[in-house]
Amino acid sequence: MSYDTVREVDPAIADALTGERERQNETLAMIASENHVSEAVLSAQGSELTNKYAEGYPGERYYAGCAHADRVEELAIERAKKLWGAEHVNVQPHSGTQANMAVYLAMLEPGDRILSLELEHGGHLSHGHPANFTGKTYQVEQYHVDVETGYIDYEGLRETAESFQPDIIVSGYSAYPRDVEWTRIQQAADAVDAYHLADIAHITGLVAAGVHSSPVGIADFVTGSTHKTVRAGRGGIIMCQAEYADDIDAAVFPGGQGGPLMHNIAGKAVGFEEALSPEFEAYARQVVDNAKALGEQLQDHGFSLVSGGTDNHLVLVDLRDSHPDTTGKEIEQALEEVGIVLNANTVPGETRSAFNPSGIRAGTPGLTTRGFDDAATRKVADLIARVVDHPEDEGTKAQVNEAVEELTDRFPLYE
Ligand code: DSN
Repeated sequence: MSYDTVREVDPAIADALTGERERQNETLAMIASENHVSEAVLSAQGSELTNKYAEGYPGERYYAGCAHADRVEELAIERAKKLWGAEHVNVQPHSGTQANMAVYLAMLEPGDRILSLELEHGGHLSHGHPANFTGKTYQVEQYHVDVETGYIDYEGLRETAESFQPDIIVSGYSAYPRDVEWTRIQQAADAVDAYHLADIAHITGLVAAGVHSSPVGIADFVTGSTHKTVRAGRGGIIMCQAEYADDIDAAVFPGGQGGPLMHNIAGKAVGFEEALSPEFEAYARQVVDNAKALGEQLQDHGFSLVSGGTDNHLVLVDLRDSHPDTTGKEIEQALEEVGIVLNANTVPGETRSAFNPSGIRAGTPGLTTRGFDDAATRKVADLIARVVDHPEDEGTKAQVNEAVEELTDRFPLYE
């Protein structure tokens, strides 16, 4: 995609856009929630549908001229139903957080009770954090991972559900490296007559490809984002049983949003079509294989992984055992200097702060989109280890930066 037409009008923005493309081409995107969409998804998202208002749903719009918008949204829904096996799908949420908001709006009253995983243990802001609307609108209690094992404390969750009597239990996480026992959480919800929302934002693509267990058909509501492992561009999605369809649709529009972002919905439709291919299943499998390879190689270098490994697309490194004086933020910054982009992250039992925590989170969806296999991913682990061992050594960082350049040249991204 050329930015020549942008440049004619706005050179500053054209510079930023080309700069961002170069940054993505020349660095390794290892933020676990990021990925690279295809040129087809980029093109659909940059289409004339950005001009169109289409409040309502296909066949029932509040404005004229929606024939093509209807077709796009119908196809996105049809493909999503095939991908995840859902009874009802709403593709209009602008993001994963908006998708969660719609579920709360549909099923809860202000002051109702949410039981969710603590943010520091891998939860998400929109699951009830005090700084988020959820923490301000609802009563929130949290469950935890077992700090020793790094796995969800399912028994603790069940006990807290019994004492707190939540209206909804939220599962699905943003920094949890293990498969989730959806049925066990559903049983805890059933025992207290609570709804169960499974937020699969991070693993949407892994679930679609069948390489991670699915909560669809178990939890009452499944939300996700469409730009992470499923590579369908920015946005959110809600899946639910047919009995909740009208409530969910009304909570998205007019409840929480106005006009749908039809250009993004076109991107979702294209990305979902790509995800229905056998190549996508192979991609998702490789994402998990690469995460395992990354984790094993880091362990060989002496690093501690929360839960001792991974079942999905990410690893969470607790630096306190191997590098007690080094913080996640220092490593995030040192790695960015050499072209490896990941994020500092809290770890269970965090002893520092959320802004300067003790861990780093690293994901493989972006590398795998570029074509990285196990061996290439292990090389990246070697490079990370060198920088973590010597974060202030300019010579080491220059050598690692050269090695990163070789890898980005070998696995090119956008032309
Ligand atoms: N910001 C995303 C993440 O990195 O996990 C979640 O919204």
